[in-house]
Amino acid sequence: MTNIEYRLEAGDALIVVDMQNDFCPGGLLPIKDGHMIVPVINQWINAAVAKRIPVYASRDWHPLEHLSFKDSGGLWPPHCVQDTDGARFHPNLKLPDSAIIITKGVRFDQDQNSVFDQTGLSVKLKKDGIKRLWVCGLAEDVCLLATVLDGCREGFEVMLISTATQAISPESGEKARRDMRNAGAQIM
Ligand code: VGL
Ligand code: ZN
Repeated sequence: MTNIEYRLEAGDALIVVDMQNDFCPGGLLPIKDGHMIVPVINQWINAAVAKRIPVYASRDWHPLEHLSFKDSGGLWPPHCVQDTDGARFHPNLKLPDSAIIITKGVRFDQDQNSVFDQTGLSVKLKKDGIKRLWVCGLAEDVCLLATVLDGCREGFEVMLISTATQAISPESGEKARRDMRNAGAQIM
């Protein structure tokens, strides 16, 4: 077994947050070195598959003129528009066929940063006996942060794979880690 496999146990799930082209260099909302975490995430995916740990991958999947875009009064440049190249998963991300895709950010009336926000994910995980979440992906200070906080709130043990995430800014990344730790998440 690899080191990672030793850490994974029955009752765990791997959650890969928004590992999409637009959040990587060359994309519309690029995070510095965002693509650098892909090989690390692939190692976790391989270990999860080997141990039959379920893999969930979320994608930000906005309609045109989504309210989170600046021109529509939101915070962000347009990004992850449905069915564009920027919205696709990073080409080097090796998701298994068994991966479960969670689509979010599709609502016209609000943004969904957390993968738990009105997706029903918490119900599904609990039904499947999942107790602990290993979370990685982008962006550490936005969607990953919201996901980790919701995971803690929902009563899961939450492990942040800190070598497999990247913040939009170092300062807010630091604050995000503080908030996640205070919420009870473990930063690995
Ligand atoms: C995200 C900004 C806007 C993310 C999504 O996935 O972290 N950030 N939409
Ligand atoms: Zn978004």
